[in-house]
Amino acid sequence: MARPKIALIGAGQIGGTLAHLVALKELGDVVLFDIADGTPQGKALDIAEAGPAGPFDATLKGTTDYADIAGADVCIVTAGVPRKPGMSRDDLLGINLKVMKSVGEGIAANAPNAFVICITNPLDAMVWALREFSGLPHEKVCGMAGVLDSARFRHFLATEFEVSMKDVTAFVLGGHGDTMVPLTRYSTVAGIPLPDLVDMGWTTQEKLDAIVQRTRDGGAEIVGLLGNGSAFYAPATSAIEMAESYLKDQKRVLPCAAYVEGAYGLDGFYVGVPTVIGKGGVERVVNIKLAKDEQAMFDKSVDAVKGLVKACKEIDGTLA
Ligand code: A3D
Repeated sequence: MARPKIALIGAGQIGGTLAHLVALKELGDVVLFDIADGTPQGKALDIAEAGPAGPFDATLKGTTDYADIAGADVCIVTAGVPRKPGMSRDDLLGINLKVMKSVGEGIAANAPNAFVICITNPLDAMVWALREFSGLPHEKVCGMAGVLDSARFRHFLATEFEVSMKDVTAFVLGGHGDTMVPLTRYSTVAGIPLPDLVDMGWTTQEKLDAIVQRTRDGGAEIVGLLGNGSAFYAPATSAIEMAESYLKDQKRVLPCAAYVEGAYGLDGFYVGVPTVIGKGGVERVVNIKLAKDEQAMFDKSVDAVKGLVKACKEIDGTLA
């Protein structure tokens, strides 16, 4: 049986890390695409040369030609520009919207049956625009943010509680921005919800509030430390978890930026919600019940995303 074909659109920091992870995990063969000639070819060759020592079996090809992604099973999109210190994700909108247009058209023409995972920021607006430009079915286009935001939350919680990260579950919903909604009630250590752990004296409400805030600021913390780019190891690992669930029909329950129609009071909108990812793509949106304050936070986050989508429509008249 042929190995799955995984196209990585954007061969920068995240794209290169994705290629390495796909190869190490033997998820399939990789096509690394970028407009910066030399970069995708160089990274693909470097990773291919790691194969014997890995060891792994995978072919890797670097290219600047969309024809090479033909028939891809999965496309992961990181093309565009990342943040620099002092920039918000939203500052990237104008530049990255143009990039989504060319990427959407490239995917539609060459890999229309792919499951597409967008990572380019500002995430929720870019995944919406990418879907519009590509015309692919909504369930085959989603965005990676919730897995990363939840992973950061889980990491901070596991460190605070001195337990394995594997036993900490967490859900972060809403848009991938300052208004994201870490849900403490639905986050647990081995099934024990965080509010109960506060009652049990494992931590204090103040410490938990600080962890929630650090999760919201998680991207900016890395941008500040790096000084010349944004996070890439954890974002790449998170997208691979989603791609693997699709390729192996694992039906993992993962938070991602999905098209929500009906649930959460939304009528056709991309935002971070819990989903089931399997061979059909985003097979289900899990409609959890939110408390009043959680719903208010979620609505605020949705409003922020709506503002960005409106800005996209103003910039590109074809999206209106
Ligand atoms: P970077 O290392 O700059 O890589 C981006 C690559 O895109 C570069 O190699 C560019 O040459 C390439 N590129 C630019 N325009 C095009 C085009 N039209 N077609 C194909 N390739 C193009 O950035 P990065 O990998 O660090 O980050 C990529 C994106 O992910 C940025 O927008 C980040 O803001 C975003 N990001 C999102 C998250 C989320 O959690 C959603 C986390 C971290 C980064």
